[in-house]
Amino acid sequence: MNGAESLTRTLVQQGVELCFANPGTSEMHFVAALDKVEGMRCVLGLFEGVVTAAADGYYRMADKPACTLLHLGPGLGNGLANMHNAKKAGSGMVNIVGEHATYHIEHNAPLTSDIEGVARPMSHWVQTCHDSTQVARAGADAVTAALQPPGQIATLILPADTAWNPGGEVVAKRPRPTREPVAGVAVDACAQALRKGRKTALLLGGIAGRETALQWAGRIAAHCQADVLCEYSVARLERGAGRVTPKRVPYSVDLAVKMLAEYEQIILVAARPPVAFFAYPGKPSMLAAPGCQFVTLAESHQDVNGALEALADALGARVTTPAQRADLQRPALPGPGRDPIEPVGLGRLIAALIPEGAVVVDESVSSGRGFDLPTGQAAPHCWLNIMGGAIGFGLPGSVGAAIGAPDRPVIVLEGDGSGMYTLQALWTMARESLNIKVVVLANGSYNILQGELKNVGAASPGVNARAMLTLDRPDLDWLHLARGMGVPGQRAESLQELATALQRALATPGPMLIEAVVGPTAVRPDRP
Ligand SMILES: Cc1ncc(C[n+]2csc(CCOP(=O)(O)OP(=O)(O)O)c2C)c(N)n1
Repeated sequence: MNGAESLTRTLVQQGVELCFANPGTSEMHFVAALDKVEGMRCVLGLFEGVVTAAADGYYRMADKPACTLLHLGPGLGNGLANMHNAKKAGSGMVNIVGEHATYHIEHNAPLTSDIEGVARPMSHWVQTCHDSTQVARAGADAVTAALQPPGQIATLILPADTAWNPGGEVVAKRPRPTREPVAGVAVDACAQALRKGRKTALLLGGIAGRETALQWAGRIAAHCQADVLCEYSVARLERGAGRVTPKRVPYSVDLAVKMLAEYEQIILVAARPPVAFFAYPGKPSMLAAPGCQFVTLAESHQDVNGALEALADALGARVTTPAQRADLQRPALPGPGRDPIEPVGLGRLIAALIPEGAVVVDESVSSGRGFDLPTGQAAPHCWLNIMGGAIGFGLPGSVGAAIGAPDRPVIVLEGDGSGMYTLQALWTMARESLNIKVVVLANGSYNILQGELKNVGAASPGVNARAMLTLDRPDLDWLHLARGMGVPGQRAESLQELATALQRALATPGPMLIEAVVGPTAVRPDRP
């Protein structure tokens, strides 16, 4: 057994069953080992940003890490933006990065680079293994690191000779690291704060977006007349009828400041004090009212459910009926006519059509501004936000989510600009026959940035600015792009056409793309 095989067997032993890969020569022994060892499914991504986002989406749904296989520094570098997103999401991931054989590095061959240097900013744990007999142990350490709550990025760099030389013993399954309990003083401090009768919000993030935590937060809120809020971006928020529906802190600084102005204190539950995405001239970075007091119940790596339960007990709220629980209310589907596809109508349409148990991956950017309210009362579903703000997560993230939750339909709401970063994910959807319905919100522009230009106080766009904020000349043709990667597509130019197309897509297994032409007229003059 060589080092690569000892590593593969060890990964499988530790419960890693999936490898999102884009390999090269230095990883060939690992590729060969994947053939010899049972229990590892291999999924090819045609760009490393697809690979790393897929690992993120997978962790969010499967609650266990996948490994990735990446080709030296440049391959890893291509995957960094979505590793950054995964790091912000608290997703666990084990990156196996090939390196030149130990004796070859000094010759500075074309692909030689400082791989550790590339890995470090987006990884919690980085190690280069120099000895083939130690590769299995290093692999087990990487999985243990990836499983540190809430989930971490572990990057193991594997020189080619450590893969082909004789390996050491396979490492038996290790216990999963557990969440750290929250100290009683933190619970007491929150209980005391909640008894003061001040205007209070519980702000949820991380694992507090899951159903159990939501229920506890809803009980505490009902008991203390507090509100339940959630961060603007949550890695996985369980939503819909029957669930406690937190109000989301808006992206817009003005709207967020307005929403938070009334709170004298905010209890943080795996969340951080809300900050603006960016600084804008004359606007605050911190969004809560000046003087608002923050009390931390639990940090994202801690036992959030246990802390909420303890807090409910301390307050006598265990049997209280949770506040902010949503009733099922499916909006009517759009009637006949040519109503254009715009955020409010789109939100109602999606709310009407989300199937029970679906996973929605949201990288809708400006077209998604109307989703929160109506979808809160849709059939129960789960909503994955892009975390970390590096666009290009949506399409490949949905690949991982679909593999991590194979029985659940996945709907991706994807801005056309964001979609272009990692559109190779469509090919993986087709190859793996994943049940993913992609709705591309084709507004032909970087629409949000047109607003941001105004927000930072810049003058109205001239020729250069306009050229950088529009996606025309030529227009993107998503149906052909999808078809070229094996995904069938439909175009919708009105809300009614979109409803029909999405219904048809949801009734058909496998991937499907709908190009939803967003805009006031929703008709592109240059299209037949
Ligand atoms: C990796 C990365 N590059 C660039 C940006 C800056 N950026 C933010 S939104 C955006 C455009 C998004 O366009 P689209 O997905 O079409 O959504 P729209 O704004 O039109 O709603 C860009 C380029 C970013 N957030 N991340």
